[in-house]
Amino acid sequence: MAEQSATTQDRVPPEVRRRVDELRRLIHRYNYEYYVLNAPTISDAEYDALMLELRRLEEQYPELITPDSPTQRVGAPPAEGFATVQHEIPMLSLANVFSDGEIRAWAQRVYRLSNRSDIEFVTEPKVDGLAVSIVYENGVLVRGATRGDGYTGEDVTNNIRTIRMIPLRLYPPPGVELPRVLEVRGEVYMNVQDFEQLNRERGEQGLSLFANPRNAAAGSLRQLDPSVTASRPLRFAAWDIGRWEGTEPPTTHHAALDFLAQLQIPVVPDYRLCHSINEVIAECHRWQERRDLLEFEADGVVIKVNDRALYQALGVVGREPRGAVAYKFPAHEKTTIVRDVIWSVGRTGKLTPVAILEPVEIGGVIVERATLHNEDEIRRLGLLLGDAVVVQRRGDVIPKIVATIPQRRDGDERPIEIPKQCPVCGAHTVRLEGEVDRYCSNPNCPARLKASIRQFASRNALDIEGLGEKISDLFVDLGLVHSLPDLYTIDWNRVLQLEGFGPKKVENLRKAIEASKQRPFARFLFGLGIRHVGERNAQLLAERFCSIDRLMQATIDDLLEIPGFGPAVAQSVYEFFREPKNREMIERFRQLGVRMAEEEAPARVPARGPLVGKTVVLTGRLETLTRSQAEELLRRAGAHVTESVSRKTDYVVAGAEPGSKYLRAQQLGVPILGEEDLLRMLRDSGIAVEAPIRSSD
Ligand code: JCF
Repeated sequence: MAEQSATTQDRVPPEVRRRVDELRRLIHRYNYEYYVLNAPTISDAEYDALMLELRRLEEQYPELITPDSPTQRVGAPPAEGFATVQHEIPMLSLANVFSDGEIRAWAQRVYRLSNRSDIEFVTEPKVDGLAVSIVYENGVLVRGATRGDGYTGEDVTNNIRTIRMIPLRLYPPPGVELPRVLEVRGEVYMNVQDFEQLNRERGEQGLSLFANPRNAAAGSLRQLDPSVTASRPLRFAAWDIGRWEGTEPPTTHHAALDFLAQLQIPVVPDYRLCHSINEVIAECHRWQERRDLLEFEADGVVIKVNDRALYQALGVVGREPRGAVAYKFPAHEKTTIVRDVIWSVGRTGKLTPVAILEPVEIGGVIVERATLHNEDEIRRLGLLLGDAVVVQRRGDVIPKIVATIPQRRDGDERPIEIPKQCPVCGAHTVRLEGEVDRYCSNPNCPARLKASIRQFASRNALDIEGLGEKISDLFVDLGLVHSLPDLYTIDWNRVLQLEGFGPKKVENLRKAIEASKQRPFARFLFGLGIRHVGERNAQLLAERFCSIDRLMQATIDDLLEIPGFGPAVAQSVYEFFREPKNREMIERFRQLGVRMAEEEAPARVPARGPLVGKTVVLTGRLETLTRSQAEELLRRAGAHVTESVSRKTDYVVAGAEPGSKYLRAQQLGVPILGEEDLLRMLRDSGIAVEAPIRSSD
């Protein structure tokens, strides 16, 4: 204990001193559970009560206030500017590699330079945020700084202190010795959901939007007023140690990360020790597949040599250590130019602005168009024709424009006009009060029918091969088709007279359309284009009601019984089948022999069994099942399969070499099942799992 002056000793009763210490430890623990583990064990009200008690005691005995008290996170006044900070050990950046071949080439160099072949590596997701350094002296946070150019950064201590995940004081568990100086390096970032929420709020307030979570995190951390930073949902993930004084530092990178985790400092998730470069590459692929499931943006995988002495010895090229490399995922975003904006008219008559772009390659696909959603979005982006923009394309999602870059304007940009007339039929357009969308006022606008046919004939709906956009649009324009059922009564003799329609092509098309009558019920439902009924909901409807007749009789309450169906979906389905025009259409489909029922009873989720309603997380490699097989069987047994472990998780199924989910399950006391347990529970749910087929026996 530090010596206290005589007056302090007199004034503060020892039990108050003890209680203050206890409150700070408790608050530290609940912070950790809430912000890092995402699994609070007390209510907000109980937490607030502890904070209030601490505040009261500190008001009564101000001499007890120390900068590391949880009451002192926010409160520093706005700064004039940031002081500069020298990084004693430079904060290096990472060289990038983009393929398996480049990973191997990098490893080859490491093998050659070290004259060793038994090298261990550590992989971790590369969090897309901004790098910072946080220094603890005797367990107390004394400085936070940005990376800057790697040698000199900015002192953002008062902003770093507002990030609740970052402990202001370290409480080492028994048996763990704190170094006198500990520098933690890591990434300040924002979760995608939090970023989207922040942008929504900013949009509502008429403020400019952040282009991506990374910019939002950087903008939030570099605020002169710490109370602004405190209001932003910033997070932190440590990925390295820097300065370390007073004790022996860990000898491996993996141990360093373990050490930080023991101190309850948030560390990059799922860092993993790999014993071979093949394992490293497998990890990179695994992360790339999971990338869109993560709560944060990851732009790659960091690969490091585990042995810190070897890492050091390998040295630095320019500003990049030889002992580490970043395997970069294909970019989600690129910049390009908006050449034009056209307005497409959908099934509902809704006008959607679509940006025509200077073609740009994103993730292996050439992107030439991006949705702009609606006119408010154009306004929010401040978009002009000719602007440079940031385009984002992730997975199979339609590309979108996430930001304009006004700095690149040259004065030739022109405003985008909002159409007063429908670009397809010329009828006037309307935008109802309180709605963001504009509609064509003509219920018979041919654009609507064309869009409906596109949906109906599309791959995942009735999959009519050969009936592409060009041909279906032509059929509508020629009056061959006035409604969806008309597809089945096309006058093929007329088609044969059209240019470019030879007998063979016409016969194939006719057959393809005829064959579409027999598609599964769920695909038919998806093809109808009912609002809110995507593939998944169509599947759920087909499973629940089995036939169009039963579905058409369903009440809103019946629909709401389907797990995952909210009022908007239920209402939409219900109303679709109340509309006389739609009922007429269904009758015509029936007369034409279109299948509108499940052929056999669908695989039903059992009402009983050990897995019904359970939330299950899978980790590690299973012997008998692939990951997706296991997920499918669990779902059939009535379980929900989720990605991350929380207090709501009922079971974690751990296969070989489980990841950090295993640790988290242990921390939270979630029951952990082995593969045998899983197979037994599946059998008890009436799901037989056959013995694996092995090619060797
Ligand atoms: O997650 C990151 N963004 C990240 C950046 C992780 C690391 O392990 C890093 C890094 C930048 C430099 N390591 C270095 C040396």
